[in-house]
Amino acid sequence: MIEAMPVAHSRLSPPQLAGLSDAQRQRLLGVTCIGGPAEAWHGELPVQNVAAPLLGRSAGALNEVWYSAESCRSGEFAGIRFRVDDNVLYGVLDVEESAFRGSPLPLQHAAEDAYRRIFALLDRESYPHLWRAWNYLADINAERNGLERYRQFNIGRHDAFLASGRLARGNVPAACALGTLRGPLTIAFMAGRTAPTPIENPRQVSAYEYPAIYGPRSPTFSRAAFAQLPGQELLFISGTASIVGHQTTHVGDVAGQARETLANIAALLESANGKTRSTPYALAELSLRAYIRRAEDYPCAQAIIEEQVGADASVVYVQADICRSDLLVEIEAMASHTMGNC
Ligand code: 3EB
Repeated sequence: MIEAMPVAHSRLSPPQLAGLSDAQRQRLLGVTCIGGPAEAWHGELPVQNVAAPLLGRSAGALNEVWYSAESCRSGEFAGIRFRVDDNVLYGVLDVEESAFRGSPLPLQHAAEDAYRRIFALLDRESYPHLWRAWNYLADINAERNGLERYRQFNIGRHDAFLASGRLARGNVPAACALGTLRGPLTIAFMAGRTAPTPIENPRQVSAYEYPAIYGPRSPTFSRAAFAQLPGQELLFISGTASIVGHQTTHVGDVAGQARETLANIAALLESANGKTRSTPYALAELSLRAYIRRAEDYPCAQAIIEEQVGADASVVYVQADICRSDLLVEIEAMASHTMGNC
């Protein structure tokens, strides 16, 4: 973990995480645990538990950690655990829907409450720009009180952006929203002092402009975003699926969906390379997370992804529900480049 960049991301097994030195732990911004819960020693670290199985590994859990070149400060505000350095704030918030039991649409209100609290924290700590959010909720495709839970989530998120004085279109954060097996609504997020640069996909309608057939409020995310830190540019590619225009393509065909998804990521890279302040980004350098709805589709999806990104690329496969019931695959990605003259 010797890194010159202001922030870095890495994937650690539970023993690797447990084996970090005190000096290394001081530099951790936060952890996402996939395939198994976090261990006790995390103390005041923001920890997101994603209740979703890993695919293609013999066993065990994976820890995705963000760390800083500096020691970080911890805080807690409105139920959000966070860590900050001079450039970024990383936080995790879990909201139990049972707290909103009296409402007809508890998840909608949980999502609105969560995002209002996140924005209050960002304003208070003066890291006003939300760069990236990772959203997970149980039963994402289930209908409750006449509305799919993902659509309820979208209403609450959208309303919180507006209620917090923020735009719900245009320069909105990169994001993903996936369905887990159980657990609360859990949101991990990274924010900074500089506005992100949004990137859209010419092959797709912007998500914040989806027509109303996908729900009463459109999803509030950009297809990808750059974030600038001193000497560093981060590229966040949002959850990307087999959608062309605004329509799902290759319904029922996991191979077709995997290929279309990768074509969308390639198109996003091309858009990003037109805007980068660093050198061009390539598919093979991305750190990817691939969500597969049905475990039995893993071998097929994995073969297609590996063929496109190369056998050496870093890909983690997770079994999770995708936010449209006809989507079988979703892939998100990240990369980091140095940037001169800051
Ligand atoms: C899509 O393109 C697929 O609601 O935050 C991808 C990334 C998707 C983020 C979100 C949803 C979200 O519409 C779904």
